Amino acid sequence: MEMEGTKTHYEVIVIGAGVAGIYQIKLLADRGIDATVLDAAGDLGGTWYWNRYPGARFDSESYTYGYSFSKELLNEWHWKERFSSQPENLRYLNVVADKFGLRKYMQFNCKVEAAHFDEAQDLWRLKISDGRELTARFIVMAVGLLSIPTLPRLKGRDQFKGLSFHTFSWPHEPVDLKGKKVAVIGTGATGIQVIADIADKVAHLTVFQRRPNWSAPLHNGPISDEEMADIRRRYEEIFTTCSRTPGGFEHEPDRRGFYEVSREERVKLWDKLYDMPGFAIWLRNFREIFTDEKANAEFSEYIADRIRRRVKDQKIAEKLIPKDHGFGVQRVPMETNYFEVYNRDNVELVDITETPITEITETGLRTADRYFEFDIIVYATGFDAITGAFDHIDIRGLGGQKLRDLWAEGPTTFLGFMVHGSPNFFMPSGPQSGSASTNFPRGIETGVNWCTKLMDYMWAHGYTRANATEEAQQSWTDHVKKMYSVMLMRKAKSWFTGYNSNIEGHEYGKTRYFVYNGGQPKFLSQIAEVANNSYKGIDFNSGSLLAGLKAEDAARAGK
Ligand code: NA7
Repeated sequence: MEMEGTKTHYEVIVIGAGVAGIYQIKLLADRGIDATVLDAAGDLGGTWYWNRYPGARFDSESYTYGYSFSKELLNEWHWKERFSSQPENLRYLNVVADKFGLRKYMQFNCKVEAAHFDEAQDLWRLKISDGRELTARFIVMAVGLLSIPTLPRLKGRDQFKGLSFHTFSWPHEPVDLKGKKVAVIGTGATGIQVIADIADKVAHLTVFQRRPNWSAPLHNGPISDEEMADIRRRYEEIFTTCSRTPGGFEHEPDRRGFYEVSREERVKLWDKLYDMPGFAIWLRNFREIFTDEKANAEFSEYIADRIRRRVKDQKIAEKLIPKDHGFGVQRVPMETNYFEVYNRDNVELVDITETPITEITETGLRTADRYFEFDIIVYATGFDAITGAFDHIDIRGLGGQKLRDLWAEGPTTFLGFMVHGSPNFFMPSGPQSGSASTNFPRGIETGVNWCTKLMDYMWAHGYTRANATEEAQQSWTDHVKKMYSVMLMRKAKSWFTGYNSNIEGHEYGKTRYFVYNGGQPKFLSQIAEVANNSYKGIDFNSGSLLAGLKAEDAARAGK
């Protein structure tokens, strides 16, 4: 028997020990497959291991975010808050891993630097940061959709002598905020959470805003024992609803036509949604909000008015109202008393479109017209989203095809799960899959189930190679692109479209077709159709045994 640590070959290597990786290894362990999980982090949890900034929590209802695969787990776990926070979410993932004995399959502090496909043997050769070389028949890329943080390209960024970090890398040890002068740069979903949480804990907070985001109240609250018991009784129904709705939530769009009802009816709905928890305001709205400029503008004005009512200084209120995009075309951050923060004496909003940051210094930062001193600078500046984690690994498929080059202008995939030319390479929550546009764990479970069933199919048939065909990939990518054409979101300066001002080549205007806009039900039916038709669109080989002959040809030849 090989000793732990000296073992070099696995049937499956899962890269990433977050929500997807944990579920993937559970399914492989259940099947008795020789598999391991590798993660660059010091422990499991992915997103919830890293993002430890104050205020980090779900915008998904907790009980729609948790895993659905185990009745026992569903019966045991008590979500304490409607929108659970990072420490509790990390505890949950640890409880899951321990309950199912998954930790023993995981290896930490090992970053995968390269993965090259060995065509002669139909396996992947991986280089790990600790110097090891591992091989695997299959690799599952559970690398996260938002796992590569990006920092602004600012002069002097390394000069700062105080504490500074990206929200993703918020220190594990407590950060003493009391009496501190703090800067937050960025006002996306993360910035909005952290700003609202720390405003009353610091001496002074300066928010550097480039563009405001449309945001609405989260309405978090505790979940009592009785309510949790009721949720437990309804779990099956809850998950069925999630699979039926476009976004994988309990929220279903209002099916009435925007123009079919009166203005009073519309406002009545919006008043109700504004008081409802979570993404209701976005996802229980009229469908035209997503596709029709005029409808979107009317609703955006409604939200603008809500903001004006909550901010005392109307000049500041106007700065907090987006003018360059409508509500919901970018990811809507949910907030708790965010707008009220700007009514505080210790909070200042700096509009850096008017006065850009020119440099970071040893003691603070300079804008075009002022100098600011800080103890702490927090970068809430977003991620190299969706394809970033792939680009950071030197991935080479058939004929040495580099994934990074193939995706230089944007991803192209089959179902978001596979890439032509990279056989046995599975992305359960890949770009252009259903995961990227839904309540992540719902999409992740779908993706992991699908990829695992494909591996089952290959094991059952003795196939050693699965490669999506070029035609299947082209047609999926065209389908994904086509769906963008009706969405207002196609113009968004957001990670949905691959925009990131801090990465060369990701400037505005170079749309990347990252997410599947057809909704969960359509995605589920399309991937089921592929699976039910003997994985139409995928070529299988029994390569290492049959020297590259297609398995069906081999079968026909009676081998
Ligand atoms: P986002 O949504 O990409 O937001 C990043 C924010 O940082 C956004 O306000 C940006 O302004 C701002 N930003 C980025 N670069 C700069 C520079 N160089 N200077 C000033 N401001 C900058 O990331 P989040 O982490 O908030 O959210 C990501 C997802 O995590 C979120 O959707 C959830 O699903 C979880 P911009 O809008 O580009 O002008």
